[in-house]
Amino acid sequence: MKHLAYLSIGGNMGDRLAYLKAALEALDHHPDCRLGLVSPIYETPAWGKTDQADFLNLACQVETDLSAQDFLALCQKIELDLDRVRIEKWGQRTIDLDIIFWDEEKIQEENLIVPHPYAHERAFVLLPLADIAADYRHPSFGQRVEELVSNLGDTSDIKKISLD
Ligand code: PH2
Ligand code: MG
Ligand code: MG
Repeated sequence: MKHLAYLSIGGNMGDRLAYLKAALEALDHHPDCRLGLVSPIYETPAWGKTDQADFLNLACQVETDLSAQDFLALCQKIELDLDRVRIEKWGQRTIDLDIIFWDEEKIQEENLIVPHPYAHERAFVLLPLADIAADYRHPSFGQRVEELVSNLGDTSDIKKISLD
C-alpha cells in the first residue's frame, strides 16, 4: 500500500548542499520510494543549541510502499551512509532526515513519533513545508501548515537561498 511521507532534511557540517542533494537522490533511488515535491532550500540559524553553524534545510514529499518503521530505518541508513555521527542532542550533523507527517496518521512508537513533536514550533521545518504542503492539515492540531506558519512564535531569520 502506498504512503505519503513529508520529511524535513537539514545539515550544518561539511558541504551542506552536496549532503542535501545526496539524501534526496538516495530516497529517489530506493526501489520502494519515489521522490515527489521538493521545497526550495533555506539557510537557517541553528535552533535549540544555537552555538553552531547555520543549517541548510528543505522539505520534501516521498511516496513509498514501505511501512513507517521500514521507512524510518531507511532514513537512518541514509544518514549513516552520509557520514552522520551522533555526538549530542541537537548538535552539528552532516545530515538529518526527520519524518514530519506520515499520511494523516498519528504514530506513537518508542522510536517514532509522528507528527514530529516539534514541527509546529520550528520555522526551519514549517516554512519549507508550507512551500509544498500549505493545505496539509496537522493530524493533531487540525490546522493547515499555512495556519501553523502564521501562528509561529519562532521568528528565526531564515532565508531562501538561490542556487544560481
Ligand atoms: N535540527 C535540529 C536542531 N536544530 N536547527 C536548524 N536550523 N535546522 C535543523 O535542521 C535543526 C536545528 C535537530 O535535529
Ligand atoms: Mg531533527
Ligand atoms: Mg533526526
